[in-house]
Amino acid sequence: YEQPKVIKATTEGRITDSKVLEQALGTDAANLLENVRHVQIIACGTSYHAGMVARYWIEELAGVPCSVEVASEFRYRKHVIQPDTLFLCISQSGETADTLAALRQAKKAGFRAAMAICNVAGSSLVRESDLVIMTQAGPEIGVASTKAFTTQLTALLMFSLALARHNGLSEEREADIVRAIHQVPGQVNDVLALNSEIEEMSKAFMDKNHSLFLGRGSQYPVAMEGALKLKEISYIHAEAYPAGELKHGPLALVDSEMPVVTVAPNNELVEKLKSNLEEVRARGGELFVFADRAADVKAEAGLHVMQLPSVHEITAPIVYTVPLQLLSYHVAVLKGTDVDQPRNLAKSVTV
Ligand code: F1P
Repeated sequence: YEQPKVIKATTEGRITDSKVLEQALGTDAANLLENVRHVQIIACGTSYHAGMVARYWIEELAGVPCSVEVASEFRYRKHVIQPDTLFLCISQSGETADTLAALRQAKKAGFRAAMAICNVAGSSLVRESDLVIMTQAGPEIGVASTKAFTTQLTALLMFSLALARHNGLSEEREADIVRAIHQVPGQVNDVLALNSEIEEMSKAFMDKNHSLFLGRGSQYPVAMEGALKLKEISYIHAEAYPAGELKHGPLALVDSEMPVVTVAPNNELVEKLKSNLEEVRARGGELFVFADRAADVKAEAGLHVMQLPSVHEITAPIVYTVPLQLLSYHVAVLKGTDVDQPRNLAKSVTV
């Protein structure tokens, strides 16, 4: 529920009416961004999903190639790092052992600069990075990241725009996206107002052991994050797939015991997504769709639709994460698990 406030706080001082990060990163940053030819993102868990979303923004808006990898894999393999790479670590705590190890190892291989998106000032990650965007999420009490994720996304979108400005993004397009960023806190409030409807929806998951989350484009990592939240706090097995991969395997799992959750923003991918939904329905799977009200997804037997506010395509991943967090929360409460302290998990994985 703090998300509207902390998302706004994350943009404050860094976003004017039409431009982001003008002063916040300083002139050195401008020189640096001018010469970045590749972005390598490293993170773990929820922060990794934020990086997955950012790849869409960086490539679409800045046209700069971007790779994303979990730190726990990156640190243990041989890799080639081009010298004009910006090495971008995302971490709520700034103390995640794998993320720090990956950064230290990459430093030996050489790159242009290290940038951090972090929530804790003075953390190891902040100290060891050349450039930092602090998220203003404030302390997270729960182990499962929620406001940390949406503020990371906000910071990553501001960074993507700053990089894009050095790579030919028009002023008009920048101003359009900046306007959309300003609308996010209000839109998140609108989603939070759906709480009781989402609570009602959560009852369908009570007696289920498995679930599937589908998304297309930048909503695929949102589906991954939704699945992670459900497994972390309700202990229901949840698997996320890019919707187009459904027929390459997971469709075999679909039956009435397998709820399928989907996020459907209003973009050119929505028609393809609708045909994926049909594939699920034809196999008796029960669908729970969070859809942009302009996307024209209609409720039918076995197809539950939660109408969400119409959101700019670029900012949709930030807004559409929140109903999935709420769904997991309500399923966990119904199941009686400890939402703040899930079994076997630690807030910060420092070893
Ligand atoms: C990464 C992370 C969190 C998750 C849990 C364990 O932490 O996977 O996303 O919620 O708390 O650690 P961080 O590097 O973002 O601090």
